[in-house]
Amino acid sequence: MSVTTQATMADFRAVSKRVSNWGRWGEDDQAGTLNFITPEKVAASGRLVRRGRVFPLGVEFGSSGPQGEFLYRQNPVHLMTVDGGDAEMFISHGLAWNENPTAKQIAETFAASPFRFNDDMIIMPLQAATQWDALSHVYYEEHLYNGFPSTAVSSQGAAKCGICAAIPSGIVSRGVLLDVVRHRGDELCISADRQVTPEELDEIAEAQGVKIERGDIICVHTGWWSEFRRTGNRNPPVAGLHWRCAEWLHAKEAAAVACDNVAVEHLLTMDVDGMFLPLHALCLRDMGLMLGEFWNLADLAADCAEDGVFEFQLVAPPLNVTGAVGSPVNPIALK
Ligand code: UVW
Repeated sequence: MSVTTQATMADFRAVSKRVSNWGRWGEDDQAGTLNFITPEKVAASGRLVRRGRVFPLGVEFGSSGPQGEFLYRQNPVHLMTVDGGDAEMFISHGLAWNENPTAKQIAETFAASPFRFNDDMIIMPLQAATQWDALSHVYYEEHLYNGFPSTAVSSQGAAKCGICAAIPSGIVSRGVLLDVVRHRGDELCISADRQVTPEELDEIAEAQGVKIERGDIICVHTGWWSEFRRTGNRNPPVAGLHWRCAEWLHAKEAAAVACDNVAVEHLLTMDVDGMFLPLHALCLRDMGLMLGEFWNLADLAADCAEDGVFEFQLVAPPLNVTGAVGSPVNPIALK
């Protein structure tokens, strides 16, 4: 099937069947393809750290983030809950207006000592910026990964396939960068009509001289994040993986895939009649493969192009948020 072929639900179902990992690691499994990351794999990833170079791949979590008009998501709101003003206020004005005993204690502490502190809080959708999608993030036809019923996710959170299922792995493995931007040799890889196909992923890996191995975390540099930062446009055209890349990821036995764009896949293109975000559906629900979004891969990509080494240790643990269907992350690539 070529990229230009409009697919049907029958095509989608055929792929879904081929890539399904349901039952592969037992009927209770909630970790999916993270099972490919063995202790040997983790140890081998450590041996890839040779130059001591560290690349933080998380974007800034702030008001200038990538969330625009999308109904459900906003940029993080960061608030100070204590700062120097509080100490001055307590000392200067006392507690006439506040009978709270803890406040009295705090006032006395400030008055008795030069010690001061600042605290803050953040209010944000877990999907606001650099993130992992947990396996419970997406489902169709009433089932999550491994056949768990979609009713396992309620207003109380995900009882199955939540982000907590990814915690034991730590998400530490060999990372491999595939640089679509440099491979195409232009900045136009962000153009909406140029999806990244499985064939192109193979071409890039071959051109870069890197072999994908079982348990790798594949990082695909599309240029989206740099374009967003350059133009400030929160909705630049989206270069993303074509939905057929699900079969490629399955064949490579990848542990996870992460991109610098909004949704890993090519957003809003209905390549499969009747299925929105087909790559999400295949990866998260059928394969049990987590997706990383809004990863800033620009500096890592530049370094890989310079030294010709496209493999590294990747350390990307999610937050252990009870029942969450995703998590912010500050992934670190080490070379
Ligand atoms: C959806 O928009 C449903 O998912 P994501 O945030 O993974 O792109």
